[in-house]
Amino acid sequence: MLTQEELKQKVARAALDYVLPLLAPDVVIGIGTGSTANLFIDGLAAHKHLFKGAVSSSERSSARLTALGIHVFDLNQIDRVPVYIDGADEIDAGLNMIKGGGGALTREKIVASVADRFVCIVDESKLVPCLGKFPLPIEVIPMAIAEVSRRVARFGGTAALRQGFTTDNGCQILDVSGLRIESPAELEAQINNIAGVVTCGLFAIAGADVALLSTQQGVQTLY
Ligand code: ABF
Repeated sequence: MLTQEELKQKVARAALDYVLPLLAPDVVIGIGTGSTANLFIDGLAAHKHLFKGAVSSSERSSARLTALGIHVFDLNQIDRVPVYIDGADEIDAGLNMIKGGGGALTREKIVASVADRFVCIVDESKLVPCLGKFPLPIEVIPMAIAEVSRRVARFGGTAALRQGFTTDNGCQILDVSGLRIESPAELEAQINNIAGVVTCGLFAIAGADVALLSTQQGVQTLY
């Protein structure tokens, strides 16, 4: 029986095998945030001479990349990346995701938006029939915390302010529990439209293009 850590190691390895053929001297790749993404970063370091650098979805991923000698570009220095590799907190069969457990959801969604292909790397515990058991993170402008909390209550959600946390963008996170998300893209659009919301942790309007799913039977590729 593989542990979750071993499952994460295997999917990080699979992501490396997926990315290697895409690497070239002029290529910049998009890198996500979280413990699985960290394993991917660590593996990528051995191949840093094969590509130009990375754009990153968080200060902590940037620090990890820089420490390993991988050049980190400001997103404004590049137009597109061929691939974005990132984890998720939940993913469903339609490759819709809940992300943001690590609080990096805004920059994750920004970097994913300039990628030709979003490859989500997850262990089997993240695959769910319906999104919503994991509290949905929402990045909020501080002055709007109370009003956004009231508005998400109308969808049946209970918002909790993430204590002692400020995002890389200087905002706060509401973690919303109690949602049963039958139509993720619709709910994402509704939450996006609440004044004061910076980013909703639903990645459904634009989900993953590919998911590498690490299971006890090996790593499966979902499209
Ligand atoms: C990141 O991956 C975040 O959105 C999310 O919190 C994190 C969870 O993945 P892991 O289990 O790999 O830390 O993209």
